Amino acid sequence: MAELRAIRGERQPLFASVGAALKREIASGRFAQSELLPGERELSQMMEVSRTTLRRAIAVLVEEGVLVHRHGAGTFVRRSPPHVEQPLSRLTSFTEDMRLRGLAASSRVIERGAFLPTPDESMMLDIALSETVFRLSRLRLADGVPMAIERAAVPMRFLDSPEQVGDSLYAALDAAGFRPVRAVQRLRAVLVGAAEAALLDIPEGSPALDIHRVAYVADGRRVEFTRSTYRSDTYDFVAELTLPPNARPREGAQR
Ligand code: 16G
Repeated sequence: MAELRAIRGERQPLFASVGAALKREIASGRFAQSELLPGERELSQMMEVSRTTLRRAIAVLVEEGVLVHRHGAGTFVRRSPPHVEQPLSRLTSFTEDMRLRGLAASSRVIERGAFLPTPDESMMLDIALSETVFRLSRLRLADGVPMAIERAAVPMRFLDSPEQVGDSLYAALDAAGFRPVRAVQRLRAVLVGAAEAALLDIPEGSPALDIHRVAYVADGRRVEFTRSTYRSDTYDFVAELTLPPNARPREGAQR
């Protein structure tokens, strides 16, 4: 464990050398397997420093955002989140988007089931307040890193049974013959509150993108209303802008 030992006799305080040694180890991928730091006692023995010194070093690294304490679970290395550029003109699903980028998509379900729609959902989906919707709220992760919170509502008539919805909502809609073919999306900048910040693993008050998507099936009926909160440090939505043909400079025009 020689490489984990802090270099004594440096001009900086010992806890700073311990912090620097830990950072070097993290950068070399030492804890990459689980991202979990060994326990305080084990680590202080490995580094041959007191637990008090170790605690001070860890506190600095937590403040710098290198490490993160997870209540009851331990101290983890904060993995730098994947950065994704998402074209605004393509109607794809989260699972497909991540797969295309070589990232593994996963979800943590927050709410799932059949409900009567909220007034907002009934209006956005253009359905009666008495028509049941399937609601699916999930934390979406890419390679285990939280990227977005998505709260989707789909009129039940587009799904044979809610149980058929597995990892991908669009795959289930596709299987039922109701894959969205068009969507209208509204993006807004917001600051995340405490609950969303905890789910997304970012500090409260961080900027995020609030996205509302209404998607349509081929015959024009509304199949999905989804409100999403995307971490703005991991997602760039990129739009291509073109001049309409009649406004383009005439072909062959010379300077
Ligand atoms: C995307 C959509 C979301 C849709 C989800 C389906 C945005 C902003 N949102 O994340 O509306 O419900 O894909 O993904 O792009 P899934 O098929 O992986 O469940």
